[in-house]
Amino acid sequence: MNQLNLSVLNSLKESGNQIPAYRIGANKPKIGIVHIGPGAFFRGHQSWYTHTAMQKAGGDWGISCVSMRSPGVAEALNPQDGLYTVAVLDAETSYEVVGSIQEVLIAKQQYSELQARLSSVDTKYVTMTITEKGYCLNSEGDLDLNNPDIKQDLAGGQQACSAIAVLVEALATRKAAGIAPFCAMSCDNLTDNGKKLRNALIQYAQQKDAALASWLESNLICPCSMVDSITPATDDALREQVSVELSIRDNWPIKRESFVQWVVEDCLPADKPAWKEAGVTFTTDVAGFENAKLRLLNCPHSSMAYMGVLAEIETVNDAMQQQPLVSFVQSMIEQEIVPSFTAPKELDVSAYSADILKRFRNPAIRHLLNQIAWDGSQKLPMRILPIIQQNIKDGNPIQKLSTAIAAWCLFIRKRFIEKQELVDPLSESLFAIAKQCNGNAESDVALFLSLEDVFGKNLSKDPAFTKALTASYKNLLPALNSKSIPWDTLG
Ligand code: CS2
Repeated sequence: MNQLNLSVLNSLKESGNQIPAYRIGANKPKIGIVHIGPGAFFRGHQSWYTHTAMQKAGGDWGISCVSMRSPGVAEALNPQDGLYTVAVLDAETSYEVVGSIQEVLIAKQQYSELQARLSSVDTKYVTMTITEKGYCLNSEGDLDLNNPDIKQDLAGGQQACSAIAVLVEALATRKAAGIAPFCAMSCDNLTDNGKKLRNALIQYAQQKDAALASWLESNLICPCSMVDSITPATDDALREQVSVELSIRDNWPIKRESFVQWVVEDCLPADKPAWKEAGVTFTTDVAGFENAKLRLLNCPHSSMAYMGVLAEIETVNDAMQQQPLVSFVQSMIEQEIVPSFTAPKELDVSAYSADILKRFRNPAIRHLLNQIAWDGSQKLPMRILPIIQQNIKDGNPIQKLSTAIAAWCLFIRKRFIEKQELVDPLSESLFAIAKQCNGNAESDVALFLSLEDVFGKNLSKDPAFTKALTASYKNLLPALNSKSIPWDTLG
C-alpha cells in the first residue's frame, strides 16, 4: 500500500477523494504561518481552516509546525510532505487530505532553522496550541518568573525552552532587521487568550530589553480567539480505517466531529488567509463566545471526566448513557453555569448548550474521559473556578460546581492509590497532597486548597467555597472505594 505523499495526490483525486489542489504539481505555497504545538486539535481545526482557505483562495499560507520537544509528529508527517487525513466521524463520515502543513521542525534539534522561520519577513502569523501550561502563567494570569522554563531562559546560555522565550528572541531579531512583528495568536482554551499571550511576551521582553518591550507594546498584535471541535487522540483503529477507505498509509490521520468553530478577534492585519471565506467568525466580542464555550462545553467536559473516572466510565459517549450523571450535568448548567455569564446577543444559549450535549452523545467519537482529565491544575482555573468565583460574588449556587472540584480531588487520590500516572504539570505536588490525605474531609480539602497555583489567593480562603467543597468531598468520598457515584447523597 502506498504511503501518503505528494506523488499519490493525483491518484487519490482520480478515486474521488478530496485533496489539496494547491499542492498539485510544481506549485507549493510559501510558508506564511508558523504554528507551535501541532497536536491533533490543531491539525483537525486551525490547519484544516487554513487548508480550506487555500482551497478557496490560494495564497502563501503554508504552515511550518514546531514541536517544542517530542519528535513524533515530525517523524510521522515529514515523510508525507506534511500531508495527512482529516476523518470527520459523525452522522456522516468523510475523509479529506489536508496539505497546509509543509514541514514539522523540532525546536530542540533545529533551533536555528526555527528562529530563521520565525524572523523571516514571509512569516506573517504565529499561532499556537501549547495547552494552558505552555504560557507559563501564574494564578493571576501574568508571566510566572519562577516557572522553571522561564527561569532557565532568563538565565540564558542555552537555547530557549519555553515558547514565550522562543518567540521573544525572534521578535528581537525582527526588530533589529526592521521587520514588523508577526501577529501572534493563541488558540488555546484560556480566557482572554490573546491578552494573556501578549502580556506574557511583553513581560518576558521587559526582563531582557526595555526597548524591545516598548516596541512590542506599540506594534504587537495578539488577537483573542475561541476554538472548538471535539478532536480525540488518534488511535490505530483510525489508521486502519483510513488505509481501507483511501488505500493509502497515513502515519498520523486525525479524527474529529463535524462541528468546528473558530471565532477570532477582528483586529488582524489586512494580509491574511481567506479564513473568513473558510467559515471563521471575526468579531469584537470574542470574550462572550469564549465564556460560552469554556463554561458550557469545557466545564461539563471536566465535570464528567472526573466523576466518570471515579465511576470507571471510559468515554464521553458512555457517560452520556448514565442518566443520573446527565441530569447532574444538566442541572449544573441550568442552575449554576448559565446565570454566571452574559452570552453574545447572537447566541441562543439553551440551543447552544443542548447542541453541546448532543455532540457529547456522538457515538462515532470515542473521547476518553482519561484524556479530558489531563492537566486539571491548568484547566480548572480556566473553566470551573471562574464560574464559582462569579457565583459567590452574585450569590448564586456553587454546590454542583464544587462537586466537580471534589471529584477532581478524589481523582488525584485515586490515581495515587492505584499507582496510576497523573498527567499534570503539578503532578508531584498533587501526589504529595494525595499521600497526606486520610479521608477526613476538612483536612483533605484544606490540603488541596493550599494549592495557590490552582485556587489563587482568594478562592482558597473563601468560606463559602471551603464549606461547599468540604460538603461535596464528604458526600463523594465513598466513590473512591465503591467505584460508583452516591447520587442519593450528592443532592
Ligand atoms: C476537552 C477539550 O480535553 C479537554 O479538556 O474539554 O479538548 C475539548 O474537547 C475542546 O475544547 C472542544 O473544542
